[in-house]
Amino acid sequence: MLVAAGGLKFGPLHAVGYSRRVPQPTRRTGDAGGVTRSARRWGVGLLVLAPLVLSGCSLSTFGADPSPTTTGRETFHLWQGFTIGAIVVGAITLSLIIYAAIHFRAKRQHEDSVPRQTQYHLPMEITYTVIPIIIVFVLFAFTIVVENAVTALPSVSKDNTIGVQAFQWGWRFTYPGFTIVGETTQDPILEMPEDENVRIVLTSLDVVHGFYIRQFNFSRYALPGVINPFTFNAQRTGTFFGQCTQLCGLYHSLMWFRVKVVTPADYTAWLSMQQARAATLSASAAGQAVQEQTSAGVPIRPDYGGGTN
Ligand SMILES: [Cu+2]
Repeated sequence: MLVAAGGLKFGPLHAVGYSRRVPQPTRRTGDAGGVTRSARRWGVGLLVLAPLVLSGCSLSTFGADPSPTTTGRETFHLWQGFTIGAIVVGAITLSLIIYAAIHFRAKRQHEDSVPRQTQYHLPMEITYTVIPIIIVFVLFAFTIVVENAVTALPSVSKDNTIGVQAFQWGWRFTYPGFTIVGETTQDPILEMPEDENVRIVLTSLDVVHGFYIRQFNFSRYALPGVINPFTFNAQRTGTFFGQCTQLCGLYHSLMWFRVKVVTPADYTAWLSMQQARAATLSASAAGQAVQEQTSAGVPIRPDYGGGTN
């Protein structure tokens, strides 16, 4: 076998593998028939299984969330496509491994013989180089399209622009005219209208935090000194869970928040109510403090006794 591999040395690549083979006409004929029959069996098996697998997959979320937001849904479909692609590639690869392991296993009557050695099979090498490259390019192209959609910044109204500031250990949501602050004793609520573009302008007031909403299939760093803007367009009302995903200190695990998607009418009413309330409270410094502490309808911040990390 090593002698055959010694073709490394130099002859025409495609000829080497065959040049050292001992002619075995009878056996080869038998093998060729076996290959054809087996290949046909595998082919039929794959053809039968593929539609079943694919139809099953098209219904599956593969553990991701279909997402209420338009971009989250695109990410979700990307995830589905990638997973189905991985299953198909995995199934083909596994089938070939199993086929080779069974069909070319050592047979008792030829225990000492070396199987036919095939090397430098140029067409095959080109095939298994080109196919993965095509796969990578296809995945890359779909990823670029979805990423562009996720990072797009369409124009939004002033009322739909919300500042989000992460800090140790909570979230501050800044709306036109008022602010909502939540900390570790409660989950602040990020309210937004349904079926409208909403701009989130994300940053951090201290260390690196992570702004993550699982059901939106969305995550972004909240970085001190950096502003990360992005857009959501939620297609249904509801309340969704969010949390910090960067270990940012002692109470990182309590940095939760909620996203509440309401109808545009409800959002406008809520916004007006909060703005009126803020205007009243901001008449005094004490009122400002009360506003910040209670605007999320939650208890006042406990004293953690200092410490920054
Ligand atoms: Cu954090």
